[in-house]
Amino acid sequence: MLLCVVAAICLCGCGSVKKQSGQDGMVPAELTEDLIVVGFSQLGSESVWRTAHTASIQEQLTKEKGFFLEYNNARQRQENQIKAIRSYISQRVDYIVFSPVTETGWDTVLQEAKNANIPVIVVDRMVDVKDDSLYTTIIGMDAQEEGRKAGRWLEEFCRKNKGKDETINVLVMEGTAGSSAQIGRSEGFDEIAKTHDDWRVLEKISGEFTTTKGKEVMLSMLSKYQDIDVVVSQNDDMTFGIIEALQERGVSYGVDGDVTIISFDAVKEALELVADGKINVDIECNPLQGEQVAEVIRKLEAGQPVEKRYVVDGDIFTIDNVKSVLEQRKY
Ligand code: GZL
Ligand code: ZN
Repeated sequence: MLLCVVAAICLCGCGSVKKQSGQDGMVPAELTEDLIVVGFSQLGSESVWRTAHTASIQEQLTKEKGFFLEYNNARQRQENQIKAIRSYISQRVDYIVFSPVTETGWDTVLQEAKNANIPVIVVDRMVDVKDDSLYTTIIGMDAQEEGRKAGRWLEEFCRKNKGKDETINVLVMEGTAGSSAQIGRSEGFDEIAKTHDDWRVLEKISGEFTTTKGKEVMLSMLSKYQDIDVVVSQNDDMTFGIIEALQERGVSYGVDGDVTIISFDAVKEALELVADGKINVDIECNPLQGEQVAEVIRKLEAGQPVEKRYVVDGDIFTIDNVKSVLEQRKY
């Protein structure tokens, strides 16, 4: 009897236990044979940028490339991400990849993943956890630096276009409250803005990274403030809504307009507006992170060390340099 029990435990060595079919909803073995099983919890599908980010990971983690990818769209709700991560844990996937909708609230579920020996790869946005051994690596942009880039561009713009004693009124439209993209871009811009007492930040208000909310909020801001000189919009989708609102109210914008527009993401649709002089500057945030994710997983599979942080860099586009990238822009 004892021998049988010992044999059974050996047969279920840690490597093969993940591939067993059947019980508690685990991935059927015949589906995954020797593929690397990855559970991907994506925060939502709120923007053009997000769609490109999802596609980039799905294009890299394919069966042909040795992966079995499970995907869940959390529709901007943290509880949906936690549910998805828990289901990946119970399925004993090999890796969990997730883009956290907000920075906080992940300690418990990431501890559960750690207890199950499942490495967690954070993509795009950051998590704020007490113990950073709860995730293996973070792949994404430096949001603070993106915010500083916007501030530095505005400094240059003011040097060329603003009278010395003129005060500029700045409206900051923020992305999803509590997301590292919103926190970082606001912090970075504020770092520069607070060194200019002739920049008046009228308000920081959330457009939730969507076109609909961006338009709704901009219409109310145009009713509230008579003189908005600059809008800093933390993603292109909100910028599309802002432009609709400005057009509706007959307010000019862009290179020759009354309202200067600073945007983030630099998706193709927005870069076309930069080329037309409708958006003054677009701070790029690169969503094509799939290759980096696949490379990190392969390294982990081979028992090689990986960095704790992979910073994805981006450019800054104005009418002067946008034409060179427009043609081959993938997203
Ligand atoms: C930025 C990313 C943001 C994009 C938005 O890293 O998290 O989320 O700027 C997206 O378009 O919604
Ligand atoms: Zn003014």
